[in-house]
Amino acid sequence: MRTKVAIIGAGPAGLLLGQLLHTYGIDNIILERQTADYVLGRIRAGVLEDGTVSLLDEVGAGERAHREGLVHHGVEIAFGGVRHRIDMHAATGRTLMIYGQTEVTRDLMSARAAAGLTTVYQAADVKPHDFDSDTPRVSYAKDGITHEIACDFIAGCDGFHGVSRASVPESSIRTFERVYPFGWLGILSETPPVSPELIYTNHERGFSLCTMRSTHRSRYYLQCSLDDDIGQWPDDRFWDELKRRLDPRAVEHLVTGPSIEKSIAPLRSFVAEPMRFGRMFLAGDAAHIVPPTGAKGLNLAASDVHYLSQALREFYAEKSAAGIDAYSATALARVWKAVRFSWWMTSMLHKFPDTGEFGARIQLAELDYLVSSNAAMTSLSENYVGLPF
Ligand code: RFL
Ligand code: PHB
Repeated sequence: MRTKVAIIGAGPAGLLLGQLLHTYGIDNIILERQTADYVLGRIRAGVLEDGTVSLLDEVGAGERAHREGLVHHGVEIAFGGVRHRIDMHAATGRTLMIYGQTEVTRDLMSARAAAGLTTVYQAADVKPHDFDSDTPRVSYAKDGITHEIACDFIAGCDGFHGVSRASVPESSIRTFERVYPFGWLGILSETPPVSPELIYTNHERGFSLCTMRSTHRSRYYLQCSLDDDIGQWPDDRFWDELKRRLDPRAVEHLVTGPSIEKSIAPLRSFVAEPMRFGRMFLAGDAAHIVPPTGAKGLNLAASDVHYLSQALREFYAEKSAAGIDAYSATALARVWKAVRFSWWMTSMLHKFPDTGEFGARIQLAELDYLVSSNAAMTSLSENYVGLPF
């Protein structure tokens, strides 16, 4: 088999890259370790920047997002039992869209199927080879038979635990990491959201977030211990703890119900540099991880593949390597700003076991400053709606 770009991973990064390349007439094959249903079963991101929505539009996969997605103009930050609204639209002229990662993935999978592009699901033992030469290859096994794809380029879109980054010799890569001493326990429930906009709460018992997937489906998160497991969190305990962390008006409006999904995610900041190794590129979570507090992970995957698809378009259409040579530096400049923003939001909103009362007072001072300064609210808004790309 031969293709121009072999893409490893059918998450949002790989699927969106595949469609962008297809739009530019660049053929590609995706190799995915899991089944399509497994990929769709992962409940993750919920907030799309308008730049991400524009990319979905560009590949003809944005129609349902515009129909079913919820447009948000602001966000609420609560501390000391009081909620404060930040009007991001007033600050930036831009909005955000609530539309789940599952739905984004489903729409991209449908677009890919409609375009007749090849995706190999349940591809085992995927390995990139010879990406330091002009003739890279990717091998994989399917139903016990080994196959090989010859290609011009490899795109490693295989997430944090993927094989692409792991295939790079240690001496060629530098990594930067912060692991946070807590996790997020999330539940999804078929209940109306407690409030029309997201509520991020700093509380002495720990952070909480009220978010949603639609007008009848809610998503709630609680900061939890890394030692916690799902079994310790029956629904009643979750709702009780959430109520303890919310402001009184939110408690009054909270509608509880059985959870339809429950999971714990650890929080981490991670960046690998560079994002290009000869003819292999990394994009999305394969290259970087942010804690979910800034809602940036999926949106960064989208901006990475935007830069990468433009670079590859230039390579094929204009016979210029300038774009691929600049890819890593261009993508990383935006990545680090989102890493900084996500770290800042995480630092300001969570209870840190090791910073004591001093740390807690500093957080409250920062939050108080944030909601009383137009400059500070504008800065948060600019980052939250997404820096330009
Ligand atoms: P993914 O989604 O992990 O997809 C990678 C794909 O590669 C496959 N794969 C392999 N395939 C072949 N061979 C191998 N050896 C392979 N190894 C792995 C995997 O099966 C998978 O299908 O990475 P991608 O595409 O880069 O997308 C990144 C996003 O998924 C991620 O950044 C976001 O979900 C992060 N995130 C959020 N991002 C936002 O922008 N807004 C949010 O509101 C938001 N909330 C969140 C989040 C992530 C969370 N968790 C659980 C980590 C909330 C949570 C709780
Ligand atoms: C979500 O809707 O799952 C979500 C929203 C905002 C975040 C993280 C997750 O910061």
